[in-house]
Amino acid sequence: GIRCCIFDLDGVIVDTAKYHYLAWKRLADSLGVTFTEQDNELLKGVSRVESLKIILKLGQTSLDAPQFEQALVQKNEWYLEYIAQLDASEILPGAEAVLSQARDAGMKIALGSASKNAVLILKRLNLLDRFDAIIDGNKVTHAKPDPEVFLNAASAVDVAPSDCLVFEDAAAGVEAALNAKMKVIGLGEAEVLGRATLVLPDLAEQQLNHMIAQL
Ligand code: B16
Ligand code: MG
Repeated sequence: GIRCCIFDLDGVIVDTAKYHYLAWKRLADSLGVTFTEQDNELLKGVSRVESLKIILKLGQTSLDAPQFEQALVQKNEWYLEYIAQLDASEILPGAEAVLSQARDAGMKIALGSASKNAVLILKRLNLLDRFDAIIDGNKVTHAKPDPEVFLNAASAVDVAPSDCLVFEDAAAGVEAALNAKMKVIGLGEAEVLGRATLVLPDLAEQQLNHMIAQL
């Protein structure tokens, strides 16, 4: 049975994608690169470095190594400005209830996110103490779809991968969970997340035991 729930952050617990978009848009503008909200879909679940590479490719442009580093720093400064006011009101519908249901069922709870800002964001949302382990962008070397982030999360709470359930909103994250031999619930559109064990539009009104019964 499922003994551990592993949650992605952006798109599962909180919609930080809109703030990432504002910051990337500002950076793209400064580089003279056209960057739309639709382009931003390509960056979901993708690391900061890979995101900048995608934007430069879209603009058919490049930066030398110091400029690339500076752009990453600048984007993150702007992103941190945009999330300065983030609070618990921005927790996505159903997420907090599912966290509570997992805790009440005696399950381990872990975070598996590409974000280097995960701890800061969980603090702002007042959710940090809900997690037994946090594996984030500061701790992994291989980005999703590599299973590293989820395997590290499972090992941190000492649960076998086959007893873990991942919640993900990005296709690369669904693949990462499958590569880790875990069950995965995709939150979003079936066209994008069709390889997940189960696809739901979001966590609103969902009961953990009902979801697990459908796996
Ligand atoms: P940061 P997740 C991901 O979070 C976001 O979806 C992605 O858009 C972002 O580039 C990445 O975190 C890195 O974030 O710049 O804060 O380190 O979905 O893996 O929780
Ligand atoms: Mg995500």
